[in-house]
Amino acid sequence: LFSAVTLAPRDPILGLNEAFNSDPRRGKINLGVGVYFDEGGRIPLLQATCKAQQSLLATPAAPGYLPIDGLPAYNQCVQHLLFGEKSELLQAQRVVTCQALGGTGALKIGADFLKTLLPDAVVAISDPSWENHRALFGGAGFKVQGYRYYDAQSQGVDLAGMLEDLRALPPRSIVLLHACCHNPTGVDLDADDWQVLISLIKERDLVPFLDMAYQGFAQGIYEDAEVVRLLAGSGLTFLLASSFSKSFSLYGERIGALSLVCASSGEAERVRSQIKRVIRGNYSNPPIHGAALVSTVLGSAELSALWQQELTQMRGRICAMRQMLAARLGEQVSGRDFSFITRQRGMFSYSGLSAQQVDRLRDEFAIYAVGSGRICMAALNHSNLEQVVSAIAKVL
Ligand code: PLP
Ligand code: TYF
Repeated sequence: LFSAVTLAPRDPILGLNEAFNSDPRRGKINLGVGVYFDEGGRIPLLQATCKAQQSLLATPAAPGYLPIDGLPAYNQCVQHLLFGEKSELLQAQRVVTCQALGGTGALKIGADFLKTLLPDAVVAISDPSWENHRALFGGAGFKVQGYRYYDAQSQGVDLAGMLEDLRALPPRSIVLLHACCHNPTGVDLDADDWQVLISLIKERDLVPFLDMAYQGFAQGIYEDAEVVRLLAGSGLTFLLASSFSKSFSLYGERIGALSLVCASSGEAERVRSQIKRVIRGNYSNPPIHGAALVSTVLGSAELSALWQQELTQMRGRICAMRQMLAARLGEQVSGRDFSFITRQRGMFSYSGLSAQQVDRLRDEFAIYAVGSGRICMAALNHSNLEQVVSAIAKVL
């Protein structure tokens, strides 16, 4: 049965982790994977979740099955965070939100559901994008193609190219959009760009699917959800995959959500029933713990405020590292402008390092980055920054 099975390539990012872990060199640095590390190089256990954990432990309960679409209190908190407590869409019961296994699980449920509605649709993803987008939508049976996004010349968005490529898509194509903190480039659309894009989506009858894995890492929880409010106000129906892996530092709990904005409450009820069917056929129902933690935090004004403070600290630390990296590289490498590092948002910097330079960083300096030149700003700290600066200066 298995004799003809060939060896699959490693995931370009998670595979790097495996290589990093088995590297025996002391002082090695992992700037590959998109995970937030604190100044001490550890994944932080947030105080807000720690307190939520304690209160959950005080009232132990056997883990029965959750409803197919997840913990109701959790789904409600998620809706408030994404759409705002006073959202007209929520009041009109036009939004279906289902707990999902991280942002990845939300994308997968959304993709499987869309496949039943639009079996022949093209899925358009940004060039470049998170590698897993292609795998997820390709795996759900869609043809996946890229649209122009990053402009290496200006180190910004190629908006004209993006619009041209989206305009050329057949109606009812699915357009995957990074809501904020674009992975891997760190380059986002601004509010005016989003408005232009939304008009085009309407005009061309495209299906927007937002991916928001880094809410809170650009400017703040509210600010980073701007595109969600713009789409909500546009009258369009759309899908939104969201995740608490990064913003709550709950990577291994696999906690996220899929939200679907529908045209009416009746439509929402029918959509929910079909989404539940997709979930049932995949994993039946989701695990409890992550949802219990997040809803305990978001359901408490005090813990929620504490969480926002901790998130603000994470964001601030990344910005400080951006400033330091740009400044120190500017001092070490003459004749080059590194200010683009401070303009990029979220966890990553698209550094412009070539694949060869990334190889040299790994082979000669034990510094791991993604082959595309993406480096994780959240893995830098005051102890490793100089080592990274001097290695980058040497390979440049
Ligand atoms: N979407 C993007 C753009 C990501 O970078 C990630 C990263 O992990 C995800 C989705 C998935 O997140 P999760 O770990 O919650 O599945
Ligand atoms: O881009 C990243 O590094 C994160 C983590 O298959 C990640 O999004 C990377 C690859 C993957 C799953 C998560």
